[in-house]
Amino acid sequence: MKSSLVLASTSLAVTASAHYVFPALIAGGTTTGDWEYVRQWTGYLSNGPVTDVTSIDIRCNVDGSTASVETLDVTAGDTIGMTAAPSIYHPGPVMVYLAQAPGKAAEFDGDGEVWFKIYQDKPEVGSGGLTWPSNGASTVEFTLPASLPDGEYLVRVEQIGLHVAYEEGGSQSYISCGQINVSGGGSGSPSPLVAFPGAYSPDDPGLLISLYDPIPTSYTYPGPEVWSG
Ligand SMILES: *[C@@H]1O[C@H](CO)[C@@H](O)[C@H](O)[C@H]1NC(C)=O
Ligand SMILES: [Cu+2]
Repeated sequence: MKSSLVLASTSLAVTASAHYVFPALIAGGTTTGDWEYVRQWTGYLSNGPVTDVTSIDIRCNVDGSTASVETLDVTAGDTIGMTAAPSIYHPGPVMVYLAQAPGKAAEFDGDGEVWFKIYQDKPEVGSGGLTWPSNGASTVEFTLPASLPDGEYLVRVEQIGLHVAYEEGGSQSYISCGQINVSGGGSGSPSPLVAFPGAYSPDDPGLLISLYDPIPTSYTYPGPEVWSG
């Protein structure tokens, strides 16, 4: 019963072209303004995804690597988040990456092998297939490792819609980059470090996958292992 409901809502979402964006950071129980601390990317009103994982758009969305906003003060070890608007419709994983700016986050384009993963969720595996906890959610939450070194960072939130990922180029990455200033941190050495583009290939098993036929019994996340601090 549950799986038929999931399938029904997925096909409705496709019909309505139901895309989404991640426009605002959440910290200390406060939701900040849309695009106040999150880089507004070109074409954001379309709510559209990035489908070419080899393009620069996979880093911070269209023109997002050179966009610039205010930088939000946060504390290492805290759980922070990002809003999803209107909500996450398409089934697939959520991942969060950070990249430390050499100086100001506002002046950092995130180029090079500078990104490390701090969070990924986990699907439930059932007879109907994979079910991700983000389905239908309007926020994504994640914890900043306590040993994260103080400094300014880009925070890259990504959810990948896999509903048409049965062919190469079918995965839909919904991405935003925010700017944070971390204090109260430690002396950890985040690793492994990857570049965007570079971290993903179009034929990664987590990007080129049919969710429905055959029904998968496991899921392999794209990108590096999570750095837990
Ligand atoms: C970052 O946070 C530290 C510690 O609270 C503060 O001293 C510094 O001014 C902040 N930097 C910016 C750019 O806000
Ligand atoms: Cu959509």
